[in-house]
Amino acid sequence: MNKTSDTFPEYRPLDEDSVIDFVGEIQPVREALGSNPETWRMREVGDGNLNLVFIVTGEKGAVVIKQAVPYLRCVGEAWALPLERAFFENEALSEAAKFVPHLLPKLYHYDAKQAAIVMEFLSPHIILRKGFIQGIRYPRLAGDIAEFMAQTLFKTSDLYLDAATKKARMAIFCGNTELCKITEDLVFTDPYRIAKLNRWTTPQLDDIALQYREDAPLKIAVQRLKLKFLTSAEALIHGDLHSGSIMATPENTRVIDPEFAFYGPMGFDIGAVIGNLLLAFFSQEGHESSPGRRNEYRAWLFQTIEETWNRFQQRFLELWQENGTGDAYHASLFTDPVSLEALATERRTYLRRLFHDSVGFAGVKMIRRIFGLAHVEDLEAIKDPDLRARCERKALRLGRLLVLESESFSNIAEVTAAARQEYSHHES
Ligand code: SR1
Ligand code: MG
Repeated sequence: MNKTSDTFPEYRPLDEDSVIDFVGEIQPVREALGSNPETWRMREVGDGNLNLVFIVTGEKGAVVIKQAVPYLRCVGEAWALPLERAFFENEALSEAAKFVPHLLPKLYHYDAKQAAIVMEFLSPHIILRKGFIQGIRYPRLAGDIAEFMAQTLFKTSDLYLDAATKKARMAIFCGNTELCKITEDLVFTDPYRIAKLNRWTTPQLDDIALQYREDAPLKIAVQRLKLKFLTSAEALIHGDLHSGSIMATPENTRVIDPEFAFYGPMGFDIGAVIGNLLLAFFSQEGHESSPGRRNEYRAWLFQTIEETWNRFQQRFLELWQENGTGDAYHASLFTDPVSLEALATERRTYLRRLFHDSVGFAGVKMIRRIFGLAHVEDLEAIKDPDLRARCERKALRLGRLLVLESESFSNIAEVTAAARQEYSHHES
């Protein structure tokens, strides 16, 4: 990768002095905030792993400015990271906005030179993960995320697009190699080997961390999933669709942060959603005021997992039946009743395979958040390390089962049943 100064000669990290001048030049922002920049106020709120995030507030409203920095923020300048990720995020948001604009923040401006995106300030939305910690229910979540995934995954796939269009889009996202490499290492490799940036609740989980590093069947199954991640360009995936990439109120859901987007396996997005809901489930023990107080919330999380997959499956099939315009399973081949019946059967086979992929990816997503570099607040917020480790061990055990036995699950209720069984499991 070229040095930042070569490829982005005008790039300057924004700060409290420059950010208002920066957005003050953007006409749609002036309309959103009110055209008197002297009255605008800013604050830096970035608490993610990668970027600077500012909120600028004016008399009429507020906007968010997300700017890439040329390194990984949660590690430091030693880990260089390309500013081009803002380009990929903007491309992915713009693509998804063609299909599900109501499930995304509104985009005001993309500045290629400053690697910055200016978008709608979502309020009173909060990061979904934080809502799960507080025990908030989101009745719309399953339907909205199912719709988001069905639309974005189906309509960027060969089931919907002609091959030339899809290849042209793929060519663009092939450049997002560094962010894909983060996933390849942090999700699929580092948790299963000694790696400098790995960490886990120690000494409580030392035994299981060692077991997983020496677990040949598990490592093979994870590498099979990694190969799928590397080679299976099924659709434009979000690439990081965990509960920190969703902002929600009980009435409204928005997906943010697709900077890891590329053409990859659909199950990686679906697995991210399921895996993170399962992490939320296993962490509840650390957030309830007395044992059992969050039982109804646990039931809601299970219902949400089941509804998310079931509604996704239903919507994906509907979209395929109504818009099967792609080069794969070309419509010209399926006009007579026998062929149409065969195609209907094949669609169900496709969804069964996708379900198994999603279950496996859910498992790896769970394990990486406990042994790898980047953990999740659901578990990190549990201050008592013994209690946290108990929750984590159960999540790890289920994660392993999902990876190794993904094909033995015939429906999503069997996945939640396995989670329930793991939750009730007491170490002897
Ligand atoms: C090194 S970046 C760590 C993680 O943060 C992002 O949200 C991705 O999940 C990435 O793996
Ligand atoms: Mg993110």
